[in-house]
Amino acid sequence: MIKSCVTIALVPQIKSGPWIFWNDLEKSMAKAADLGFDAIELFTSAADAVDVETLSNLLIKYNLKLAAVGTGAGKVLHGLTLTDVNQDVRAKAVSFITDMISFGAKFGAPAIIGSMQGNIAAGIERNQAMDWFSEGLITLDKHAQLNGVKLIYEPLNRYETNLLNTIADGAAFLTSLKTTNTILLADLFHMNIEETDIAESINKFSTFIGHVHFADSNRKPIGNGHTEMGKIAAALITSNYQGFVSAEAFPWPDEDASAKQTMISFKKYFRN
Ligand code: LER
Ligand code: MN
Repeated sequence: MIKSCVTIALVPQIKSGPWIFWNDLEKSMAKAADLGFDAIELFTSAADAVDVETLSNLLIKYNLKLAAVGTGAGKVLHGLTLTDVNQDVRAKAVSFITDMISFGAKFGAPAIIGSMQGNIAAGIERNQAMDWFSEGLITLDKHAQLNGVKLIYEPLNRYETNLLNTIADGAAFLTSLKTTNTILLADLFHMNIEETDIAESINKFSTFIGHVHFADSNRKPIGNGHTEMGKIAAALITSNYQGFVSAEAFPWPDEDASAKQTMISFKKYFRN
């Protein structure tokens, strides 16, 4: 069964990002539970930013799962990416994500590589950047395997990366690397920009897709844009997707209303 999830960001330095809840962890979890979400996706400043025992107790208290952990703070706060021209920076990026994988694994949750993939820097050949990215991803895939969790790679739209932008590109890349534990994230906002037909791409590459970011065409909660969610939901259901549909959307018009709207849409498309 497809499960609902909502994002919680605990990084006050980057208040403008696409996350539903922004404040206190427990208050956000209480709200998520109250609305009927199955899980939360956490965006923290580092792997040790949230105490493991505290989170463990809160997940039990509110009967929520941890669906995934974001790693983007490594780039936003520390300027780390897997494709930086500086080898030391690349190594620090791998180390940052390694720690995040270990943290998530304590809860059976995979880490997400989104903005940490980086970009092909000016003056660098595409092949060189892809080699750096491949090297990092293979190392991290092995670490995820050792920890018994998946690793999530997220193709981003062209305004955020010039590496790979579509689900087809991501699937071909993972196939070429022969990674064992890495799955793709289908972010409906990025796909709205890059895919010819979102539902068709989901159908075609369903075996690669292990996580979904649930946002409308304008990155507001589903129901506020022009994404054809009926067709997309049908593709996820008929392709037997069993993962989380996780609201990574702007808290528009505010946190509580966006969480509520997300749950209304989730029920409309996945629980009727
Ligand atoms: C991360 O999941 C993502 O989608 C990025 O666009 C965040 O900036
Ligand atoms: Mn995303």
